Amino acid sequence: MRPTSPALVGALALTTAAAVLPLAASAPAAADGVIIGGQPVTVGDSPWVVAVASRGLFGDSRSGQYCGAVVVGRTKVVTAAHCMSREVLGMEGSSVPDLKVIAGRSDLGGDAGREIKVRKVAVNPDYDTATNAGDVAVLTLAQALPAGHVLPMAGKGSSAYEPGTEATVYGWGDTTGNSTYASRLHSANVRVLEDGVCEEAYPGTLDGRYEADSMVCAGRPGGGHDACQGDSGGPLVAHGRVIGLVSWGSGCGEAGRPGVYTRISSFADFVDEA
Ligand code: 4AZ
Repeated sequence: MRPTSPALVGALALTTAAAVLPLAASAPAAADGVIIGGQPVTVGDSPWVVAVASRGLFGDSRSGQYCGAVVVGRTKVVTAAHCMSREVLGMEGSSVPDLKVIAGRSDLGGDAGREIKVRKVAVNPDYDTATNAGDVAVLTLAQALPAGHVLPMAGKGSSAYEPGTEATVYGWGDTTGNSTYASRLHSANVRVLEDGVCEEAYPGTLDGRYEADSMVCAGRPGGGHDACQGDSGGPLVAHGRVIGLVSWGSGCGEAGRPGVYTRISSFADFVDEA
């Protein structure tokens, strides 16, 4: 739930030191790699993964990236609603003057690919900040991407949602759980988990409440492979389709604390009409 907002970096460092480090001693599965437990990949192999960026708010060094997103139409990109929030940006996403989507840039330190202006922001009106349900927003691009960048969304009832399905999550976010943001795109292999695993882990706390009809639970039984801060809005992919968007979870890569993703199939109408 916490992208790389400048306002939050100091607070994050504090909560990380206070809360994550003592846990690390008893939960060594966390923090063993990238994204968490992933590997570098290129957007050449996954051109539908894009970065959401504002150089004005987040600085130039990582091209202004602060969230991930996925291309579902030539001018249509889907990300998390919380990536467009006042809490993260200090203003509504629609008010950010230099909000861009970056396509074709694996390494945010370089200038490969294109930075495309966001023409319109549509935040799911039913997004619930108490539970995190409905964490989805649609960005309309000012210029079209090639058709080869588009990844279809999984439909309701798709077998890709069956527990045990191998899935891959992508992002430029924290690789350690310690606010170490990646310059290169990473991916991690996770599995779709039974809803009961997340219902038990997240019955309703300050972090949120797991709701199976609008969320997907994914990770590994022992933890170690997960999305983290800065990966928000990026895709969870299975069977060649996007099945989820990085949304929230407690910590990163901890055993018994799976990642929670927006169940994209539940929002097909909103995405199609945005
Ligand atoms: C976040 O703060 C965040 N481990 C994203 C994903 C997860 C936790 C936090 C899942 O953006």
